[in-house]
Amino acid sequence: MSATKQIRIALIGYQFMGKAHSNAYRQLTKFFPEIGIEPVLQVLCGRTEDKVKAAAVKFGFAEYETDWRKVIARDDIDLVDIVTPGDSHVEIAIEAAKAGKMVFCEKPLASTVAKAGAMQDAVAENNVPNAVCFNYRGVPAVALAKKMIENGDLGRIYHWRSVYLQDWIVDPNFPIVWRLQGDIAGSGAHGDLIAHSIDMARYLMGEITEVSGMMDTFVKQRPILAEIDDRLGGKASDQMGEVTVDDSSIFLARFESGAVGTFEATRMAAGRKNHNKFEINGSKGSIVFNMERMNELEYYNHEDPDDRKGFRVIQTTDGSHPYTGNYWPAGHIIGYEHTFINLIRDMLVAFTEGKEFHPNFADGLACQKVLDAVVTSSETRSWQKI
Ligand code: SOE
Repeated sequence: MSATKQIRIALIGYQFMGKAHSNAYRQLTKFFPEIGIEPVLQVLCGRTEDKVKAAAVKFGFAEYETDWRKVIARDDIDLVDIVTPGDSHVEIAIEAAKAGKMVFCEKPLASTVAKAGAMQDAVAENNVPNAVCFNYRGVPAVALAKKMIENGDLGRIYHWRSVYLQDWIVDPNFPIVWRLQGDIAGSGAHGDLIAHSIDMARYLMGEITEVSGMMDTFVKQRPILAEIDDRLGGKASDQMGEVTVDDSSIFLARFESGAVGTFEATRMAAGRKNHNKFEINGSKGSIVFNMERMNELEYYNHEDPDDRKGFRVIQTTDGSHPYTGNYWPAGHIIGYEHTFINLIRDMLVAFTEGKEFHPNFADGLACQKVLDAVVTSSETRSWQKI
């Protein structure tokens, strides 16, 4: 057996995604020992010293730091993982690429095509391995969907239909956390949620060529945030401020393949928690995935005998499905955190073998082109080509 390869991680940011990524690094060797890769939690970085110090202990990092530039300058760091709010991705990623580090960045890659393009140029010019955390590619049912489409099981594909619905800001008194600030997040449900659906659609259906969109903000003023927590929310202050992002984003799309699609995202759909759902219809059948039931893939085979036709529910847990053999016996389901472990597994294997990984910064840029086109379309009430 070959020796274990250590990859020394610097994680920049320690809120919700910091928790998800550091957990994935810690679990990787336990569930995927055969890949021979051990992520080493070297340094956790954040601006507020007492908080980053406490998070470093909680997440299992050897050290903490408050200045990301010092982290990037270190020789004992192989991979820089960026889980900060969106506005800082561009600067940190470009500097990390210039320093020759592997770069892993949360989605959306940036807030504009220009910034995402600069990030893609930096990783290309410096020839560094790079990836974007579209974690839902790490769901076994999604990997099965990909396999079935490539196998021709759905035949010619006609339709993509996705909704990504949450309800965590439906209360008008929910405070203005950074995900509701345009200058930091870039956009609202648009970049936060529909970006995932765009990546999923590109992964499963191919490129989008044209869009027509509609974006709206229903609650224009909310309380200013007093203190953030690591579960998307925080305490509200008694002062009000402007919401500068969309609450709802909807668009129609044409794909290069000739298929058509609809996309819808909101964080104001009461009762929907993480309802990241898509349906694909082809000449030979359909598939349906919903993250709220992530261990299942619904499949309708149009070629079944007439008296047996109907959607079947495939439990993607029996060990023959991607990733699942490394977890539990059939039916002993996995969850949200495993999507990060699986994606990071694939990423580190590709990086170590010197192979191109997807989703990478080029995928993040392609997603951003669709996001920006939908914004322009919504503002100008016109179809936009990508
Ligand atoms: C909040 O809407 C959020 O945590 C997103 O930021 C993530 O990208 C998504 O995967 C789950 O919901």
